[in-house]
Amino acid sequence: MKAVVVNQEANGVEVVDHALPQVGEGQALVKVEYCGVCHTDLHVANGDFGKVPGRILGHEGIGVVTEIADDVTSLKVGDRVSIAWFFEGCGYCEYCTTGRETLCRSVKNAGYSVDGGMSEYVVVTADYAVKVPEGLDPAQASSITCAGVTTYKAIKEGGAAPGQWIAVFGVGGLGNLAVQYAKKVFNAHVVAIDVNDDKLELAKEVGADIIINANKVEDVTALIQEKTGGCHSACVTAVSKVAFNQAVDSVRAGGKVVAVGLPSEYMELSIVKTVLDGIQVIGSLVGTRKDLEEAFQFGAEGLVVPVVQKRPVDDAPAVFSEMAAGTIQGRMVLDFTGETV
Ligand code: 8ID
Ligand code: ZN
Repeated sequence: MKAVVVNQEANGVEVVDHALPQVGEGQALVKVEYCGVCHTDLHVANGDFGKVPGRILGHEGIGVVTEIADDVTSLKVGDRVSIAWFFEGCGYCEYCTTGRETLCRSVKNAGYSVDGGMSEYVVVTADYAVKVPEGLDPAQASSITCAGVTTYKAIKEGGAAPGQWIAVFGVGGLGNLAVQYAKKVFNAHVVAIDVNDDKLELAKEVGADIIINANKVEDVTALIQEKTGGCHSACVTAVSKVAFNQAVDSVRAGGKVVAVGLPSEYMELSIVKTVLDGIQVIGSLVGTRKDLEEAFQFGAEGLVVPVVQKRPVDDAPAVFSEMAAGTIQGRMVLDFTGETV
């Protein structure tokens, strides 16, 4: 079967012919339809989290179950399901039993510690694959499987409430959906900040109230403070520490900065400001199975509409280069149905 893997030098990707996976206890075989390309896949391919040569990438996978192990009761053949970064937790630790399963210390992550969704077939742990609701387009669902659920969860972690101001730093694949969840699901006002005008225009089209090009404004945070009175929370998806530092200065007293992007850098944090203004800085990692179910449902209801473009699987190396260059609008989705040529 065709698969997109981390190359042997662990500094890029290649499309290879790979052996079919075998279904084991508790597992299901999924025929993949679509898999989105997330910036995290680029981090994994580049070895930013450690080198994993030969690993099948992908954690925005959507496909249909073609086979289940004898002991599986949670899925049946024909179900459409997700292949997500949160691939499996232990199920019994402190985190798994208190609604924080993505923090499980024995977690398995698709496309990183186990083979992911960028292949024609993938095995999933049946109890951890989330069903895609009726009425949700599978290519759009792929984008919600990571970009959607991650930003939906991050906005929740920021304590969003109707009428509040939310700053979204970085409006690429994740940020475009952050704008939509913030505006359409949480009924907040949104200020979108990026360094690329095209991405900002798209953010405006999907609901941003204010757009700011950080490269064209002298003092980004002063402008945000002036226009909003300080945001109640910020969701930072930009792959740059500059944006994280700006986010801290963009929130009002008592505000929350939710860190989502994964640049391999350190952010600067004024201790005095953090204490005197009661600022909270929180890390947020993807979402639980329940978060994904909710994020999917808002997609199925048409409140959130992922901006996706289908690409043939052989385009994978080109898509990774485009992501590194920052030229992608919305999300590129690899088409494993063979319909996109
Ligand atoms: O669970 C998580 N925390 C999670 C889940 C999924 C992805 C975290 N991530 C991480 C990815 O690994 C990556 O580091 O979130 C980050 C964003 O992923 P993405 O949205 O898939 O990447 P993208 O489509 O390339 O978008 C990045 C955006 O940031 C902007 C770019 O212009 C682009 O629109 N940006 C950059 I780079 N520097 C900026 C800056 N200084 C900036 N925007 C504002 N200010
Ligand atoms: Zn991702």
